[in-house]
Amino acid sequence: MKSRYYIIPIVGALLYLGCIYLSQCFEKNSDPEVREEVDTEVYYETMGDLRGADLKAALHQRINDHRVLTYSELWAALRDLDAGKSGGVTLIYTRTQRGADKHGGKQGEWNREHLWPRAYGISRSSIANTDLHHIRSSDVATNAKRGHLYFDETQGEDFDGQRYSLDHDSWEPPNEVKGDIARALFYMAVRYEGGEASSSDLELSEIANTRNRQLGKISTLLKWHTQDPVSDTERNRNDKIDRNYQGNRNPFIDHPEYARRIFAPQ
Ligand SMILES: [Ca+2]
Ligand SMILES: [Ca+2]
Repeated sequence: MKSRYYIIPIVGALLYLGCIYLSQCFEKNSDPEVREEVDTEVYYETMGDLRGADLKAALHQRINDHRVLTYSELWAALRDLDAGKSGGVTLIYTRTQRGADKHGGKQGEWNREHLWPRAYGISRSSIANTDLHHIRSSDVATNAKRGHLYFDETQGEDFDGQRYSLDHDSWEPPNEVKGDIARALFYMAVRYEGGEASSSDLELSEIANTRNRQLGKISTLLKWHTQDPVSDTERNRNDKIDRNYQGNRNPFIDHPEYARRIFAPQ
């Protein structure tokens, strides 16, 4: 009977040591951190009531100079950021799941979609070419179908059983990601102002124009931004990009009100 009194503290001590060991294992397995979690109040405190070009310039200063990934690093990052159910990734336009290992360039695989198409001012050596804020996992065939169509409402109401639709010059994504896409493009227009060696100035416009690096359509994107407000999934993705990969944030996810202050007619 007496020996039990000795056993209890010994078992307790072993359990305690076991917990410490396990917590260290989990820590080792988690994503490497680029930086600590930021206090977003501090991150945006200099913005105050700024509007228009002043707000755009202040935000640019805040979000530029991010850690740039290599093109091949995107695969692992997307597996993490776009992780779906049972080990797959969620594809941006079809909203279906695909096995995380099935990435590549063949039919039935998934690849890296540039929401801001390369044709609108992003060369392969540009730092915008690997910016995770606008790179999404996509079905290979659907990515090719989108090509570099700009974003707008298409002529038909009926998506013909698909989650997206297109017409001769534009592409309409599924309702649940319309806002996500708008906010990614707002970020791109502010992040890239042409002042760095490896990037061009990217802008949004009512009339899309590849030569001027102006993607559209701004009034539709503002409408989608309101129709499909920021979700927790989007907030988590933004936090992860900031903390684990790039060390910069999409301000339009943290402060949706900035979009109209910059992009709506003043
Ligand atoms: Ca959404
Ligand atoms: Ca710009």
